[in-house]
Amino acid sequence: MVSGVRNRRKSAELHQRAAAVIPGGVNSPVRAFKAVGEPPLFIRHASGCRLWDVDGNEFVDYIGSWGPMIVGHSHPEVLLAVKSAVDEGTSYGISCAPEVELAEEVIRRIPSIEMIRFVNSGTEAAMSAVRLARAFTGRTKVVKFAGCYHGHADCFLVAAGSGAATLGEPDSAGVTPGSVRDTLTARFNDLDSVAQLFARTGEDIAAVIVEPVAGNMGVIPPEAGFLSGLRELCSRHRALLIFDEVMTGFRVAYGGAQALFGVTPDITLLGKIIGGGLPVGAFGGRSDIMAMLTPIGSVYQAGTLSGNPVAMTAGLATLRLMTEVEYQGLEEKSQRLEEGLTEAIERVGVTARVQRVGSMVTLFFSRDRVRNFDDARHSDHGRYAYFFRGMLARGVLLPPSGYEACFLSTAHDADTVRFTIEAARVVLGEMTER
Ligand code: KE4
Repeated sequence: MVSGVRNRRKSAELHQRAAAVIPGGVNSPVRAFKAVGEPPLFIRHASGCRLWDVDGNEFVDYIGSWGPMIVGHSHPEVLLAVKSAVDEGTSYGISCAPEVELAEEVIRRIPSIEMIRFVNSGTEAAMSAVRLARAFTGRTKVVKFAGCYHGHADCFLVAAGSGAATLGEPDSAGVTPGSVRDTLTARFNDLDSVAQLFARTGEDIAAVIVEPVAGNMGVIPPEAGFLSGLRELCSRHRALLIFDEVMTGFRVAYGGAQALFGVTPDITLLGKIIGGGLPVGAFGGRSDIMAMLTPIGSVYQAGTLSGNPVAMTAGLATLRLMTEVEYQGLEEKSQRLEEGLTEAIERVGVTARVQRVGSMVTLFFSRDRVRNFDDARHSDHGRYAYFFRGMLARGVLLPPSGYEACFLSTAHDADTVRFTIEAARVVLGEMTER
């Protein structure tokens, strides 16, 4: 059964070795656990909704590899598909059937995507989509939202969320003024901040890029009219609307956030779930836009491992498991978790709130609703760190940052949700005395 943290000697030894050869000992900053004051974990095994670290500690996992593991870790049907794909070789550098099959499956589920191009990360998808939007419109400016994260391409590291916010350095060293000169920043859930940018530079705005549900400043739902208002502004000014669904795609609904909220973007970014845990990203949209990509168009974009047969197979196996019935079950379990955490907060009287869309959940230590990046930054991240440590000690692994989302999977059963709520009740109860 879930043990919590007994000892961490082997993780400590591995981190010491890692720090000698990898900057910070990690290949992605948030894994350093800096924001929560804990030494990082090194995982040995994952199955279902659980992780085991190299010291044998077992955890209920709410990181889910930051979103991809919607059917849980080591799902037998995904592993079987991947193993049979590996038997055919791991990469050809020449086209293969799995990339066509995954493209057809994605297009079947998301009607706004008429054509799609696979890449190897969400970052690649975002940078490629912006290049495409600039070529299609002949314009240069791109509007993003403070706290939204679209990967680490230079032009996006302006008031970025996720790890950039976690490290308290929303902008990054090495990003030149020139590379962000064409990036305009608006406020999430504030249509007027976007309208003002259009009023000032409308005829030079190529695209507005947005996470339709913010997941990189904690989970912040779009308020009524926000997404449809962006759609209307972009259409009126002939700019493209890019939905970054790297996280929300096939996460918050069978057809992603655009299906859930009924707003159609011109370009959609995908990643995470469509790779089933292997490196994948994608961007897709209207055929007239996508046709500008080489080799048929003039917008260059390429990738050695793009459309990799094993990654495509993992993504296809994952999507095929996510039926409407599965999404309904995930919604019910996620709602139960939200209700249980909210009831625990109210019972112990701690200042906190839960925000959720589908199976993306964040517990903010904030009295008021968190509507944008400013609100997220004013949430008490010190108390989040305490909560993280308390839950970890009780065998529940949350994202090591208050700017991230917890992810449930189809492998999180009712007992696991109950166990999580019970642990939270104890930890929150300790916090009222602090
Ligand atoms: P990658 O380049 O990390 O595959 O994707 C970048 C990206 C783009 N768009 C959205 C909405 C994203 O959430 C991400 C990446 N998400 C973070 C977690 N919040 C990845 C975790 C990490 O950086 O280690």
